[in-house]
Amino acid sequence: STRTAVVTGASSGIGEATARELAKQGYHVYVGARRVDRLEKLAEEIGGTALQLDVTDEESVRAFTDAVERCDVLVNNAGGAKGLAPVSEADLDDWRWMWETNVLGTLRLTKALLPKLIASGDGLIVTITSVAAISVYDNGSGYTSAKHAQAVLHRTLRGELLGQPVRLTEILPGAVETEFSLVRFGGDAERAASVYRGIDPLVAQDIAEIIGFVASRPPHVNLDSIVVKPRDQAESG
Ligand code: NJP
Repeated sequence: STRTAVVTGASSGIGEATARELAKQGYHVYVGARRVDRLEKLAEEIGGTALQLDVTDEESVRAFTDAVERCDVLVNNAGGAKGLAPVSEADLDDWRWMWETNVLGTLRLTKALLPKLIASGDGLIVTITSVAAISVYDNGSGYTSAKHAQAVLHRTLRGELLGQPVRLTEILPGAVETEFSLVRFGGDAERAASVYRGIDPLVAQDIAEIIGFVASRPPHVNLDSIVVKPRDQAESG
């Protein structure tokens, strides 16, 4: 029977490219996000299933995960950043958004789908954290702290699931040209574009192909973590 994959945040960027890549490998892909119009177009194109999902909303996560009958691959991709500010001027609403989306969103989806991933007999959880999960930089504490916490959740599960038929891979990207910066700067396109000045950023397809590679390894091979950055990006995120 057909293997199935769940990709959260599949309405743009890395999630959308990953859904296409996994569909190309023969997976039936469940694509989830809030912008369901985009998902429906994508699902039609790749022969998958579009389902509205807000990872910050318990009821939405329950309805989404109930609708997924079988799950061989879960890609915890929904996430992002809001704002840049020194700790002294931290915006509590931005922090709440980042922690709810990146950390608790990953926890909700992983918890709900874990029984199905185990039942698969060869489950795979891919979590998209960030180089921000292994670095600290000025004005970035809201995002870096959320990505650190999301990574701790994923890495803890790697140990807790030893002996179970589930593999876990963390992907830590540097700068990828997606809607990420547009979201971070509240739709300010000028400011978003300035992020990539001086570097040739990764594109979503670069990350999607790595996830495709991870998913196509045999069941005994676990790629624990993959850091991937543009050639000219400095150490921190
Ligand atoms: O960004 P973007 P990326 N419930 O904005 C969804 C990490 N990363 O592809 O709900 C459900 O194009 C949103 O969908 P919608 C980053 O932290 C990136 O770059 O319709 N979904 C959209 O599909 C994130 O974890 C860079 O608005 C929700 C998707 O998330 C992942 O890569 C660097 C949601 C975001 O797509 C994908 O981001 C790095 C919710 N409540 C890590 N809220 C980078 N781009 O430079 C948002 O190190 N989404």
